[in-house]
Amino acid sequence: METMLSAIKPTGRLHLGNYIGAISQFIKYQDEYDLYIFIANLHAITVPISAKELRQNTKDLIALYLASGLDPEKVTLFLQSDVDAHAKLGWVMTCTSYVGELQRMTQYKDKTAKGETGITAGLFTYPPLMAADILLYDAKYVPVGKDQTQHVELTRDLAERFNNRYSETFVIPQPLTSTVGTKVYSLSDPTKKMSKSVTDPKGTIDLLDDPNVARKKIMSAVTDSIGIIQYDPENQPGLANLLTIQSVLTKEPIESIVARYEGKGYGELKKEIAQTVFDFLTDLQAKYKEIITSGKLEEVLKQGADKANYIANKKIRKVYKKVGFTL
Ligand code: LTN
Repeated sequence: METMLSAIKPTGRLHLGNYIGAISQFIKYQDEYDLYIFIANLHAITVPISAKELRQNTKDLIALYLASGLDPEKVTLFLQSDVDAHAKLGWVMTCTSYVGELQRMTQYKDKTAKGETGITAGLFTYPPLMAADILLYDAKYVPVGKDQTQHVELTRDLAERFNNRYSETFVIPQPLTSTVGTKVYSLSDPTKKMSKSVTDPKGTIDLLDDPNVARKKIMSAVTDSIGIIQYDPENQPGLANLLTIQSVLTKEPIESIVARYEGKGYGELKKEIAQTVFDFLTDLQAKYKEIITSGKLEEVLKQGADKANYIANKKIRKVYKKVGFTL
């Protein structure tokens, strides 16, 4: 099986867009790839975050991943901070990077351009750490959003540079943007992506939202005045977004939903989707609570860290020999 790796920063709560766009894809990939997924907590502290929030986000993420159907027997699920090799190779990759290329990374560039103060050195050197994350596991595929492809490109450059300077050590990874599943848009402004940074809470359904609140958010989702139920993302982006959500959660094709609603109104359709989302969240949250209270979390993370350490340590030993650390 080919190796795939993905990571998520524990800096916010997961929402329905994350589930439909990423998590539901991972559920599929766990049968098709040797899949590594980790919580990028070293990356989380590049911007200020309290220990309490970081801890809570981390627990929620793992529990929601498991509740969604990620199987720890198939996926290697772990915390980045449990595998020291990330920090070690991160330093080697930092020393393989040029200041000039890191200055071109958009996150850093945008913040400096805006004249933001308090930018940490960690934010600047975070792309070489991400390169280390990927290269430690010989990951061939890295499913990422568009905002992260630049980092995977840098990873390729650093891997090639290291391989040329020493000898063949790292697999050159490929970003997979197309396979990051269906996009979900804000319920209040369907021209924007549903995101954790959206300031309008009505636009985003958190996976841990009270299901009743989520139901109301669907009922008050922005649509249009055309009044015909059809799938037309360009002219009816709000409606198309709702149809997408319903289709992914129930696995009913969009055409079939549209056919069932011929001649009917938006209100009726919204009611059905609101119920779908309500049921989905109720079920997911029941599993989440079970996992959080059972002690399963610690067990899964221990098992994941053991496997990840085994693989990553083999790689770091090779690197340490090649650069001349090992006598
Ligand atoms: N930078 C990513 C998180 C991340 C990541 C990775 C993703 C850290 N290490 C390795 C893929 C592979 C983000 O901000 N979403």
